[in-house]
Amino acid sequence: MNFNKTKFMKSASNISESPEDIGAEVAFVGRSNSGKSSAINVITNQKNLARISKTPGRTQLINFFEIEEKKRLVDLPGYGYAKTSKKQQKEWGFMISEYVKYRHTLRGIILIIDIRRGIMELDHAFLNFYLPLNKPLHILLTKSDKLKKQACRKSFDSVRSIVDSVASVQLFSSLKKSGTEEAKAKILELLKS
Ligand SMILES: Nc1nc2c(ncn2[C@@H]2O[C@H](COP(=O)(O)OP(=O)(O)OP(=O)(O)O)[C@@H](O)[C@H]2O)c(=O)[nH]1
Ligand SMILES: [Mg+2]
Repeated sequence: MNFNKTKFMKSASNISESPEDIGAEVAFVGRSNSGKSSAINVITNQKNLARISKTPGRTQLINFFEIEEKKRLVDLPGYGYAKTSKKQQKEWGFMISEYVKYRHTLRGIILIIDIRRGIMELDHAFLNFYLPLNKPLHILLTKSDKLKKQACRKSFDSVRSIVDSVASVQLFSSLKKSGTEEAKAKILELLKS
């Protein structure tokens, strides 16, 4: 599978607008501004595939990207952006949970966590919702370029101990493009499962 050939497919403002539920998908979830879109761009080796913004809360739609026929990456709206209204937060939460619960093609989730923040309240809420579904979870601790090696290790160990054996965890940096091969290998494994 060649990630570099990934193309934008479509945006959906609710799950009924999603592409036909056939094939295999891996979806990126995480707090607003955690670096989901940046990670997708690095993994697909394309600068502007998923939109990146300094203004959090930009990705308000479910964005579908096609790697090859019937193999997709999905950029889900980020949760927890402070300036969004309660109503909008609820709508996004609903969109994410509906997608995760009912999408047959979903093979696993890549959870994006800012390494400086670790697992926060809304991440816990997501984990509490997702883990009982018994689907695979892989965590990217992003922005690892922002911390020294020892601090990265500390955050890694702390997240590791929280998720224990239910998820795999790795360091990642979109800026340095580090952790890309490990992330790609994981996504491939999920898409083939
Ligand atoms: N230093 C550094 N900055 C990063 C990294 N990943 C993302 N950023 C920056 O963090 C900000 C948010 O990145 P996005 O990729 O847009 O985050 P997102 O999770 O898609 O955000 P929403 O779409 O709002 O949910 C941007 O300014 C990025 O340039 C990283 O690995 N290192
Ligand atoms: Mg985004």
